[in-house]
Amino acid sequence: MTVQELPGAAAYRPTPPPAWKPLTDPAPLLPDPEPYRVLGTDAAADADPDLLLRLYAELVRGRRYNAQATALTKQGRLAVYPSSTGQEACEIAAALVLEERDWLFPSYRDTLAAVARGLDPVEALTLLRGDRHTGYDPREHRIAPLCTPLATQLPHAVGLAHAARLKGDDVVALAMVGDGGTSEGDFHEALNFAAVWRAPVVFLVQNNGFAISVPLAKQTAAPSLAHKAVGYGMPGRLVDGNDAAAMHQVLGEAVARARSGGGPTLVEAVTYRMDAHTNADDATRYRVDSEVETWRAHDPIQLLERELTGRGLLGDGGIEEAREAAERMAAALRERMNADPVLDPMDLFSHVYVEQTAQLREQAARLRVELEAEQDQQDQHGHDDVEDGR
Ligand SMILES: Cc1ncc(C[n+]2csc(CCOP(=O)(O)OP(=O)(O)O)c2C)c(N)n1
Ligand SMILES: [Mg+2]
Repeated sequence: MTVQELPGAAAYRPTPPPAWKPLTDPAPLLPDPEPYRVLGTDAAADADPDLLLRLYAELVRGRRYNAQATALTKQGRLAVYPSSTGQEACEIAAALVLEERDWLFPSYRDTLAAVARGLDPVEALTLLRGDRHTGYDPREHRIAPLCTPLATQLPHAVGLAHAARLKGDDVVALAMVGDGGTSEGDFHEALNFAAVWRAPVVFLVQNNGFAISVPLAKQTAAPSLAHKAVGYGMPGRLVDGNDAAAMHQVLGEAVARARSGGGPTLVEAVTYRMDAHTNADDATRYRVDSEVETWRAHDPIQLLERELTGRGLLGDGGIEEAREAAERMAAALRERMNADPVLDPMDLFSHVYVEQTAQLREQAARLRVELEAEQDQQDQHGHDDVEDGR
């Protein structure tokens, strides 16, 4: 090293800042260079056949659910539906790795994860139907509301997990977010707090290539989204998000790590949104068909089906059985969604605050008066007159 001689001063000898050392060794936190895969590799031999068959049935059911919900938007039965077609392996694995006592924090795209966790398929759509509030009791199912503001579910998950740890409860929180959501301040704050507190949280980023029309390359300059974990001091794992067995294994390991006090993990699932952002979006305006076709050849159901049939674990009968079960679910969903729900307008004021504010009480009283007046008019003139405004 060159030593700079300053005239009239002692020689300046550069040394490192005193007592500096890395807080954490970054090497073990780094993600694999390529997304981890199981299906079609040697690792598949270790996968539990019963688990693979369960994943298969759920994937087929999930795809049918997405198709049915999308059809319901066209029939005016559902206001909006963000389909997770192509992402079913992420959705199903996220649900299956959790114990009943754990918590799931989904985004608006994660209806399938909620349903695979046991939520009633119709209740899961209540919010997207525009009916009221969340539509289900988050505490009963340990599923936070499907979250529309990007990434706000992440600090919630960290808070819940940290509180559970302080209380000595054996609870893990798994929070789901999209690639676009990783640009939000809440993502940063959640990951930072989680790592500092060693909170029992798993962050699952579904990198489906787009934030509405914005491709990942315009979203981040990071080597991968999984690399972001290193900056917070937690491990980042990169997984093939269309490989249900790999997703189940990696998420399962992250949950086990969190449960045993090892702290949080960031999992990036590399996948693709096969449908448009929602039924209200036209994806042909910002992406080419050939890209979609490339991903169709890496379809999560086909990947698993190939593995299962290749190993003699699934035949035509089993495939048909899974399809028929999915059809039965779709038929029941259609039938129930076609029935108009009975709504009480006063319900607008429930579940907003534990103690209602004076302003809300006043608004509720005004609405009650209006509803009573409407009812009186109906009683006097008959239902149709009021409906027609006569
Ligand atoms: C805080 C906030 N900003 C903007 C939006 C509008 N918005 C809704 S979805 C979306 C794209 C999100 O993309 P991504 O996180 O990749 O999730 P994906 O839809 O692909 O599952 C945006 C910008 C929002 N819902 N919340
Ligand atoms: Mg996305």
